Amino acid sequence: AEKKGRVEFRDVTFKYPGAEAPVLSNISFTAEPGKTLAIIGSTGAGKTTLVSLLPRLYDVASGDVLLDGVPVTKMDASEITSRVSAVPQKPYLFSGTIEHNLRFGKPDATDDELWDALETAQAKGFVEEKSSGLNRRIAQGGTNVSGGQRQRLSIARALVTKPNVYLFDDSFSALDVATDARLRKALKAKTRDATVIIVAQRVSTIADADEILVLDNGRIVDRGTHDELLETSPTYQEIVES
Ligand code: DCP
Ligand code: MG
Repeated sequence: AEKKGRVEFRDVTFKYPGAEAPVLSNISFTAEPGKTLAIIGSTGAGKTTLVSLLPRLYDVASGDVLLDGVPVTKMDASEITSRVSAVPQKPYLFSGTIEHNLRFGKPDATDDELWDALETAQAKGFVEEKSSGLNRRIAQGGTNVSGGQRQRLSIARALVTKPNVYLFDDSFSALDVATDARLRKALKAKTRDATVIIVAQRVSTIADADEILVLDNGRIVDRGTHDELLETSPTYQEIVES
């Protein structure tokens, strides 16, 4: 069967409600199942806004966002949430156990599925280190765990749902470079059939992506692989050197 999860943005323009100027202009790209698309750009460039359009946190002003050829505006919310898992820039953990937090998107997941997701997200050791294990309490907002642990639990939660599309918005920034690399390697093995879209700050996080979009002031100013962009994109070179 054909792999599912093809994401296409067609000439998308977006304005926040009440704002004058668009935050995104003429955004066009395709992200394919089995591939990783990365988005990089300075703070305020519009990366979070861009990835929020697929799960319809906002709707576009003009253009189309399509999932397997169907505009997301024509899809049921429940279909989108079962097929697209977004790990937000600020992960939200709620008051409850680790298990409750992990089952959020898939209440009927088995314990094996939870542990498998934790292992991929490099969070298994952290959950095992207390005898309460999956029953360990998480405080509202995840304030009793570190930023890196919040990110990893949030990534594990997304893995549990086994979606067609993963959106990682700056999800690796609180991890040290070695953990970041291990996690992405494990992730790659587990998400082989899915479409992976990664927003990143660090070039090392996305250097092996199949395609990188360089976003600046709401526009895609350059695109290509890491090696291509090193040759062709002054904006990318600036990010590499920063
Ligand atoms: N913006 C807005 N209203 C919101 C969110 C953002 O007006 N509710 C504006 C602020 C920025 C622009 O939109 O000028 C783009 O914001 P993003 O959060 O999309 O930018 P990034 O994700 O690229 O920035 P960062 O790297 O800091 O996460
Ligand atoms: Mg952002």
